[in-house]
Amino acid sequence: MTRLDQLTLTGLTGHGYHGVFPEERRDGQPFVVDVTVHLDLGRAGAGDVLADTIHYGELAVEIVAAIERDPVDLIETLAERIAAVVLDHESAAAVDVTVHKPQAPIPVPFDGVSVRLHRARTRAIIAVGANLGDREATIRQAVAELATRPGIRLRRASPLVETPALRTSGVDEAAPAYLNAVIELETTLAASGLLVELQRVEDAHGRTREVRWGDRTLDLDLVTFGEARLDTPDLVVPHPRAHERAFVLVPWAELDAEAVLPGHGAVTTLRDRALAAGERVEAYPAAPLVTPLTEPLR
Ligand code: A4P
Ligand code: MG
Repeated sequence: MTRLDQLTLTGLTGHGYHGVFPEERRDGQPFVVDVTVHLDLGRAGAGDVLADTIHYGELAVEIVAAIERDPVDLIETLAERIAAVVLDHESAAAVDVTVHKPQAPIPVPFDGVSVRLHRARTRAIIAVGANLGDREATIRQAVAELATRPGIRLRRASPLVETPALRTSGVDEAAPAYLNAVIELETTLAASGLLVELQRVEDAHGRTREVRWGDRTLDLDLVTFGEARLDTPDLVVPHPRAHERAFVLVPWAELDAEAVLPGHGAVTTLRDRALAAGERVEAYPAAPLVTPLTEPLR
């Protein structure tokens, strides 16, 4: 990406009730925020038109409102919230947020404590699967719940497909069949934060984890996160098996015929290869999972 311009606000102060101690929740304390918004200021600078930039007065008020609304335990969570507020402005491509807690309960003399994070608006592809319970209802609810999580916006969803269960031992026609789909999100979260949200929604639908590739009420896998390549103990992106699974590739190609799986190439080509290898995927007629949503990202 070409280097963008920056708009910076420093020292924005609000009275918040964030923290883990009862006194903090009761009395509150000041929180001080600095933000640097990365955006293209070329049009605003040339045309002298306020609508081409972000109104820093309004943004400042929004940020202080985010400090002063419902309390959270961690300044990390507050910083995440503020990043979402800033990135809710379509012209903001990325943001650096610093949250200072000058009166933090630290039992030794200190100059300051702060967290700083960088967030950009990122598109992510999620593979959805279920083969226990009311599969379609679970998937519909899960997608709707994801859309309400802070920092997540749903963009579009594939049609549902029905697929035989793939076990570690191979295809198991005797096991309950899966419904699978693929959804595209836009998020201001980091990939690790998005994984936490996916697992929360899985857990809320009674997901248990006794058997690898075992039957499940709901599985939400992070297939891609922008162009990111990640390999940590908790998260591998792109998903290490997505490139060979027709139950991911068929719905994904229907969602986006131009899609590319980083490191593997065109999704339509991968899909054709997986289908040629004999994997079976059937249409599952149902109403669309998502009507395009326009809720803000916070
Ligand atoms: N993890 C690492 N990378 C990721 C990622 N990109 N997305 C870690 C999500 N999770 C990721 O996952 C185990 C751990 O993987 C997580 O704790 C996370 O930190 P899990 O969901 O608890 O367990 P799992 O899903 O059984 O394991 P695994 O190996 O991820 O399974 P898959 O590959 O997701 O396969 N057959 C059909 N027809 N349709 C299906 O949807 N799904 C599976 C699950 C098997 N057979 C299937 C289907
Ligand atoms: Mg999984």
